[in-house]
Amino acid sequence: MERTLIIIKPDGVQRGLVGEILTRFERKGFRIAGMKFMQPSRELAEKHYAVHQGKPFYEGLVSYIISSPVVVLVLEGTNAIVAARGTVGATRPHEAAPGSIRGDFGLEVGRNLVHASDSVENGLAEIALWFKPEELVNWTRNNEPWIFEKP
Ligand code: DAT
Ligand code: MG
Repeated sequence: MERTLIIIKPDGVQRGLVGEILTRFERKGFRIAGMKFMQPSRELAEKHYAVHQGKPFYEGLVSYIISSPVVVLVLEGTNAIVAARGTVGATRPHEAAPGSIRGDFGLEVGRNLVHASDSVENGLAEIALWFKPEELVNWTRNNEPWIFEKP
C-alpha cells in the first residue's frame, strides 16, 4: 500500500488543530501506520527541506518547522501521495480550495499548517528520515473492505 509522510506543522499544533487535521485524514480513509509528537532538531529540518536549500524562503522555512513541536504521521492508502496532497490543498493557502486543510485554515504560505510528500520516491525517503522502521505498525482495520475495493 502506498505511503505518505505528513507533518502537522507548528502552527497546526499551536492553534489546537491537531484533532481537526487528523479527523480529515481519518475520514478520507487513510490508515495510520505511524504517528508521533516531537520537537524536530534543526539538523532534521535541514535534511527534510534540503531540496529548498538556496531558495530565499529556505531559512524562514527551517526556523518555522522547528519553532514548536510537530505531529508526524505515516499514512497508507491507494494513491496516498496524490490523495493526501488533495486533502492538504495548494501550497499557498490563499489559493487553496475551500474544503482542503490549507484552504479552510490558512492565509499565508509561511503558515500553511501541513506538509505532505510530493512523490512516492520522496515519501519513502522522508519516512526513513522521520521514523525508525520499528516505529511503523503493520495492521489492518476491520472496515478495510468498505474503503479499499481490493484490501
Ligand atoms: P508543499 O509544502 O506544498 O509541498 P513546496 O514543497 O513547494 O510546497 O515548498 C515547501 C514549503 O516551502 C511550503 O510548504 C511553504 C514554503 N514555500 C514554498 N514556496 C514558497 C515561497 N514562494 N515563499 C515562501 N515560502 C514558500
Ligand atoms: Mg513539498
